[in-house]
Amino acid sequence: MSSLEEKLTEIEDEIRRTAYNKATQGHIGRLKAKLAVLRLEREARAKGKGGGVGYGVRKSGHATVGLVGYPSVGKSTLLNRLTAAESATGAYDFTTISIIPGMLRWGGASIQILDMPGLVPGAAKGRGRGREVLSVVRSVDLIVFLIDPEHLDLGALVRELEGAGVRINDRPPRIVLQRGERGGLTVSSTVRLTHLAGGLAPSIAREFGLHNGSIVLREDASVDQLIDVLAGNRVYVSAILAVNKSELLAPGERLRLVREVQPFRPLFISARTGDGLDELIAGIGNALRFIRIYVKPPGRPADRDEPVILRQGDTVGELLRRLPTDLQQGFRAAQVWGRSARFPGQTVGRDHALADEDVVTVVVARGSTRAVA
Ligand SMILES: Nc1nc2c(ncn2[C@@H]2O[C@H](COP(=O)(O)OP(=O)(O)OP(=O)(O)O)[C@@H](O)[C@H]2O)c(=O)[nH]1
Ligand SMILES: [Mg+2]
Repeated sequence: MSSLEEKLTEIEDEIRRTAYNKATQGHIGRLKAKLAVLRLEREARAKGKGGGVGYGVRKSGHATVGLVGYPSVGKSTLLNRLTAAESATGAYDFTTISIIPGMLRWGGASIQILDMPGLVPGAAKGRGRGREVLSVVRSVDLIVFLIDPEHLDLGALVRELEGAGVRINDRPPRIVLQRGERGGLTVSSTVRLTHLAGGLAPSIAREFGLHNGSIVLREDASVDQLIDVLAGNRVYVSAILAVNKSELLAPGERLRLVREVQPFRPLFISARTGDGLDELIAGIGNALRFIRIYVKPPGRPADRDEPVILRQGDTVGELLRRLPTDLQQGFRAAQVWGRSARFPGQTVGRDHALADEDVVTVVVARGSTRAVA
């Protein structure tokens, strides 16, 4: 084991051994910061060695979903069921050793599903194909966690991803960080702090080598949240949970599991029998928060057969990227009918956020509106 790994393990152990209370709060906070800094160093070293190269997948479709779970829970069997892909399956661990993509159609949208090698505890340290898998997981729009009756420990899976900087069903902390050249470090807050009171924030910042600049806390942030902002490489990904091979589960086990995995609401499926797969597909579609936009050429009805698929929060700008280039280049304004419009036919710009089932006409320059072919 390298001395870096030794240091990491040492600090992890010390955090585990130390009881959390008012007196140890600061000490644990600084240990967590040290740990985060060492993990950043480990990632930087792995990159230097070229880890992960050649493992990338080209994203395609309207969104990318990653199947994440321990070995042999049925990820490949599920991919083959949901898509036309043919990923090898087997009754032994690590059948899949690379990323296998497949395409799922859902209400006019194409959803890329990625089958990947099984994840094991210690993945972030490089076990299995862990590091490569984690780097792909960081880039997906949605994680589908897959567990099965023999691998019900969702907690360990989630902790592995968290250790790799993936934040699940969470949002970035309301903390504004500005680095400076000189003048020292100022920390201020707009709310009363209960976790980072008493000078803890600056001492954590110093662990990251931040000595000049400002930190503004806009919520009662935790130590972990401040560390996330200082580390700066966190990704925020949504996730849903499916329990595969559920035909093997006793009814009592289902109930216990539902309680155990809160706040997840598990979907019980069987990739073998096909049970629950429609619900899973609907669950994926909902979690991706697709919206359908009908483009209406001027003076003609909207095209309701082939909506442009966007995600909630997407703007007219994103819509333009999906349309022919002359519309993008000639864009002057858009007219919107539907839930995002304050009144029917409202004229809006590129930054206007669209809503599901909006009807949009693109107005191009030179006073002429062009029909969308
Ligand atoms: N009973 C039952 N067995 C299943 C189900 N889905 C998959 N299996 C079996 O579970 C074993 C593992 O399936 P895979 O699809 O290869 O699992 P994986 O998660 O891709 O495994 P790795 O690639 O090794 O990580 C195979 O023997 C499958 O036939 C299911 O719904 N019910
Ligand atoms: Mg597999």
